Amino acid sequence: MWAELLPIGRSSASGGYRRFAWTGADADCRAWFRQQAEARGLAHEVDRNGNQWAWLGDPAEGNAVVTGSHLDSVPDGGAFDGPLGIVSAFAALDELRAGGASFTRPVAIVNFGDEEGARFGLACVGSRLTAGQLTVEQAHRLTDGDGISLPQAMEAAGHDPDAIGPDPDRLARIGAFVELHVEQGRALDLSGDRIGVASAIWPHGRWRFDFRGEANHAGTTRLADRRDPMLSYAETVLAARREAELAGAVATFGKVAVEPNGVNAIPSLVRGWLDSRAADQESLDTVVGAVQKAARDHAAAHGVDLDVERESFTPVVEFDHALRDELARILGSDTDLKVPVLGTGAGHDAGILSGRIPTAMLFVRNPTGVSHSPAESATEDDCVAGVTALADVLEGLACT
Ligand code: HGY
Ligand code: MN
Ligand code: MN
Repeated sequence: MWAELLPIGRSSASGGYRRFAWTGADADCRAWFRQQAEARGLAHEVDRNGNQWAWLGDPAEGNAVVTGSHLDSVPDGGAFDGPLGIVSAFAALDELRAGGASFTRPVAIVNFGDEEGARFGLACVGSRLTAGQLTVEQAHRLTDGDGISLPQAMEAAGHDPDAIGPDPDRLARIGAFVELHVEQGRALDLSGDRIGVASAIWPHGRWRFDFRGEANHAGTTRLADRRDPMLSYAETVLAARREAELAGAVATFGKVAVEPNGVNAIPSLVRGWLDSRAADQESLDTVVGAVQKAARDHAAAHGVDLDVERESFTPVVEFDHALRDELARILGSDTDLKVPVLGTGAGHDAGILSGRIPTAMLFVRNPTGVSHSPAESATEDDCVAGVTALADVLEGLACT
């Protein structure tokens, strides 16, 4: 499975992945998923929101056990964030079927569309639409950096954008969703465990800061006459770091757009996106409030106009306790596995769906903790341990 997936959407320059929603690389990932499903005799289905499903058993029976993750990536992402959950799901199902498992509940593997939000700016679009956390109108207003709207991109990829929207009937047929994911930190490496179970996801969001000044000549405009938005932007980036440190949170300006983007022109616009996350809502509010205040103050000092817009927000997620405990119990019965229970600052489709159905997550050790980078890694032994753990979980939940 990896050998077929690895070349898809890989940049030869960086070695990272560029698998953005509704692009050619995304279509190739989707074709791979479909082929994996069909090769196993699983019923393949694309839902109204563009999520892909591979079913064993009849979904209409209800109380299904679903596993899976996503195949899209951030710009120059790693190989494991997302795909590990899907490859492991197919492998775990293969293990169970090869061992003659007898399933008492329908089982599905899912590939959620546009989890990273790399193209249209909003993460988890497929699961948000399904759960009713994103309205059709909001989704139709999303555009990418080239001005292509989400409906246009969907249509170009052969998907009907007018069919999208909440899918409560689908959710009603699911009894549990378990997402396996590479860990995006070093907790398991430090504790010496291969596998962990998720406890909670930090509240997190994305804010767009538009600093508008005045374009002018870089060589002839006196410093005193400038309204340079780059200065207030730079000071805001430093403020974000300071405020995050004070609150024990994280804050990142990882994307910036400059107009007119000329070496010898003072910018007219600097648009930066803040990603901030904290263990609790109060800390997050404190950080984002303080960064906005710093941005306002610095903009005023430089004669620059400022607009801030919250583009997305996901409140704290506490995973279903009963399902989490069930996972820990199933995995604890294997004497080789201890299962630490970990919180995470990363967002996931399992978090989005947690308000509607019982969800849980398994993490696989990442020896460096690096993620959202081509350097993301996991050892083969740990990945195999992940498959074994997921197979045990599926067996415990869905087999006699
Ligand atoms: O950005 C995130 O937390 C996630 O990996 N989508
Ligand atoms: Mn990610
Ligand atoms: Mn992910």
